[in-house]
Amino acid sequence: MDRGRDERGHRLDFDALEPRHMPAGAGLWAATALGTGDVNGDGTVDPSDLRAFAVAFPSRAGSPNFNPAADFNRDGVINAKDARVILRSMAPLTTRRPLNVSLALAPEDRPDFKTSQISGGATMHQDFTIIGHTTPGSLVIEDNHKSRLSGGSSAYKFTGPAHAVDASGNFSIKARNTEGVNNNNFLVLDPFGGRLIIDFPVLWIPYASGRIGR
Ligand SMILES: [Ca+2]
Ligand SMILES: [Ca+2]
Repeated sequence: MDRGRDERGHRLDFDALEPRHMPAGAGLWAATALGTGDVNGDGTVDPSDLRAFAVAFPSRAGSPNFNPAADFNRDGVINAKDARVILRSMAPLTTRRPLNVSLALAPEDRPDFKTSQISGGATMHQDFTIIGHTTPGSLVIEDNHKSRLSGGSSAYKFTGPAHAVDASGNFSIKARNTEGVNNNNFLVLDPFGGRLIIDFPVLWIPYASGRIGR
């Protein structure tokens, strides 16, 4: 299908579908006209669709988590192109705001003693959880965990998994330590077209992990 036309061949003005240009309630019309964004097929594009989309991201036709309803441009892969479509189709849950992201270790993964300075956090656990807060309705995409700080942000490949930010702005991500300092990089896409790359390095204290026996 021509990306600039709908299924009946009507021309679609993508710029006119940007949320900032739409009157209240137009989100539903935009989603219907595009035939996109409504992953669960209930006629609206809302946080439940974003959650279903995150489950299917990333995937390709044939993989277990592939969901054809989330492959909006029907190219057989669910990737950042589809992410942009659902973020554009879903009516924003808040007024327009700057994209800010805060990240922290889950309380149960923080050590009970003071640790050396690191911009992220320090934990004794190999498997741990990062909790975050940002604009409700955003999508948080993990990098491929092969990035290195020395490569700069251009070396990051944000191939997922992805996480839907809930209506309160909260999200949580399970991660695993594999070395002393572990870089955890995230690409955050908000409903207003904003994007931000954020790094959360975690220092792993493995000797303590073994002693505690988690
Ligand atoms: Ca829906
Ligand atoms: Ca696709």
